[in-house]
Amino acid sequence: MSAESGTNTLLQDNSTIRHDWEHEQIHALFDLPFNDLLHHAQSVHRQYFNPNEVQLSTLINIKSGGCSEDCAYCPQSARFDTEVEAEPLLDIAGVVASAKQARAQGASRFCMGAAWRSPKEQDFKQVLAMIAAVKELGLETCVTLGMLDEDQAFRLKESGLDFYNHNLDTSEEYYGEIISTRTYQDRLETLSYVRKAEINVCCGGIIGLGERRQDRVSLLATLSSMPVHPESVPINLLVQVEGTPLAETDALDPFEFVRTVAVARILMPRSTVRLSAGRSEMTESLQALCFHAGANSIFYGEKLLTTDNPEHNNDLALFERLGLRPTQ
Ligand code: SAM
Ligand code: DTB
Ligand code: SF4
Repeated sequence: MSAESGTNTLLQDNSTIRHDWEHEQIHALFDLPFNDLLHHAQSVHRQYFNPNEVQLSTLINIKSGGCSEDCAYCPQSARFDTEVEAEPLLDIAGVVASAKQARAQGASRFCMGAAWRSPKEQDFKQVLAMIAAVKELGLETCVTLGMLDEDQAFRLKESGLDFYNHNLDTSEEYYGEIISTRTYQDRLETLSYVRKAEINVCCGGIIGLGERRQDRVSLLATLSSMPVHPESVPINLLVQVEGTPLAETDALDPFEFVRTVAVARILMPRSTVRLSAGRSEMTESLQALCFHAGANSIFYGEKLLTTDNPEHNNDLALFERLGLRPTQ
């Protein structure tokens, strides 16, 4: 797979990190008694991170809806009848205003998402300008624009981009049940270009798509076998949106979600593991368990892309109760 051709070490010291976790070993971690698994994950977490710090990333949808792809979870696909309307790419002034607000509320990273299969040249140039403008504000920058070619990855790097988000979403085995308009290999290729351009990789998945435990094992095996682990690993809980094919999916046992976070932490000790979509549907106690399992980043701000996220004041109140503080 081409993702394995990346050689730079960027933020990680490969000598102390494993890249050869086998499926059986990952299964064995999932199978541990819950307390043993959380103890293990929290112990690993403490070796690499301050356990009381959580990184805050604010998300904005710079291009909403009307997407050509058929990702079964996504309210922005033009193929599904959801409440999301197709809108044009935002202008730079609007994006900068949102970024300033995010900075004032305490976010350290600003993530811009676009509902595209891949960026077209004219839009791409505008996104490059957005990245430069947000970077000027002293924020870390992240974008997620769909598939890239190698040249686009290098141009993003030149514009000052810090992170590129591109998720594998699920296991290679289950992937075909969820998306037909692009392949797993396409995703790995985009990730390899991002790595080659020395942009930090943000790559994770969605839990609760109706996949089996073996798919969660396989997703984490793929992520942890990359020659350099993604610097950021978002673990999303499916947000079930009316009109999408996955709207009525059986709810996942919440403890299985916590287990997934814990195993991700153990396999990728230096990576930031983000408790991503789905927090509005979680209790605060469940979120606290995820932090204990090694999650150390959240999306922060009232909205994700099209769905709700907790109010920022509620998050700050939760942090206060848990003795957590934002990573500077
Ligand atoms: N269109 C680009 C792409 O797919 O690469 C970028 C935006 S896309 C919305 C980014 C990611 O959001 C998806 O890969 C998926 O992991 C996540 N996502 C989208 N809808 C979701 C949902 N309903 N619940 C959880 N995660 C979701
Ligand atoms: C990621 O892993 N999760 C974010 C971000 N990367 C782009 C997106 C979550 C979207 C949730 C559904 C929505 O709000 O439309
Ligand atoms: Fe389009 Fe991205 Fe949604 Fe898939 S996840 S339908 S590519 S916006």
